[in-house]
Amino acid sequence: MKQIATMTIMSLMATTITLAGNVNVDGTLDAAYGTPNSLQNTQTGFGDSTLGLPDFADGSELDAGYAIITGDILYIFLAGNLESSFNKLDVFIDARNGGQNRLRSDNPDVDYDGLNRMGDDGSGNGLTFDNGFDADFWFSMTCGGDTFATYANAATLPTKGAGFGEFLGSGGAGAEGVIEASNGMQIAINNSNTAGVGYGEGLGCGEGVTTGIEIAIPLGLFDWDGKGGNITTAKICAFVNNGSHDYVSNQVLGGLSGSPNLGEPRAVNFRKLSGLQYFMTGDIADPCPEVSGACCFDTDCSDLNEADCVALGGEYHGDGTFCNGNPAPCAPEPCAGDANGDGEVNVEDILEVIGNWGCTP
Ligand SMILES: [Ca+2]
Ligand SMILES: [Ca+2]
Ligand SMILES: [Ca+2]
Ligand SMILES: [Ca+2]
Repeated sequence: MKQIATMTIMSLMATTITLAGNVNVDGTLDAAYGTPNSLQNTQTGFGDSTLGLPDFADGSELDAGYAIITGDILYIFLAGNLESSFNKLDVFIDARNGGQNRLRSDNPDVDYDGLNRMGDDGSGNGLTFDNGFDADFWFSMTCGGDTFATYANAATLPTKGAGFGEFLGSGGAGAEGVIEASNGMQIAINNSNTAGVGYGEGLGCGEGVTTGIEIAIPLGLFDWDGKGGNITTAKICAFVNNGSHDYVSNQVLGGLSGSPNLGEPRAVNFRKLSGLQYFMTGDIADPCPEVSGACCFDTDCSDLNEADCVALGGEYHGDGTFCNGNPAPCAPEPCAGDANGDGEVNVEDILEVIGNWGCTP
């Protein structure tokens, strides 16, 4: 009897494990991921995607991050979009002992040496992660073309550099377009999200997005020297970069709390930016920040939430707008015919036009 009960419990456990581990690498969020480990808190400086297509997207954003380890595989789901203009998704993973807290200059030459474009140029700079994040593995994905295609690369990041890197292959969108790499990795994208954060550099909220980029990495890839140990957790730092890996956006997970794009990757030091610019398996994401917008009192402006703005008698310009936006949200409407831009239409404008009469560029 005891034996039967034990067997029943074991078979129940097996059923539970099978259900919990049911991840389909297709670019759509699975229940097995649970709740997000990280939620985006910053509007995107790389364009808000509006197309709603599984393949082409006209903006890049990382709305939320999920990571789970099941069946000796690390699954990562990054909700959002990757603009199909060959923007790059860069993902760094800290899953084992050792690794690089600051990217070296002698990592593998992959993706047109894009990995080393972020590393030390010999002057002692190089992309620097938060304390406690020593990257062991890099993954990158891009997409675009007249006929939509995806491309992916990966490299190991041993403490002393000179790891192994390779092109993983090419694919398309959704379940049919999964990149099945010879090293066992799988990479999928579904670009159809039109929700999540909007365009800008104020606070935003990446909640509720269920499509994006999905990656499966066999844990064995982190153990190139047989000294990786038993891997049960992983930390992930993910961000969107431009086509040459040389201009980092403000779409970083964990988020930047309303920052503009970061620019030169060699100068980026996540230790100096507030909060943690990585997330970990098992983390519970911080809730979205209270979203604010530009609130105009005639031509004066304050960044407030909508309720406070209305209560104070201001005019709210929408979530994610901000007072230092361009054009300035509270500036008076320009007058048509104000040729010299001094805010009045008078004889000075006529003289300006006459003075430039006949000009053709
Ligand atoms: Ca999926
Ligand atoms: Ca490490
Ligand atoms: Ca969006
Ligand atoms: Ca930080």
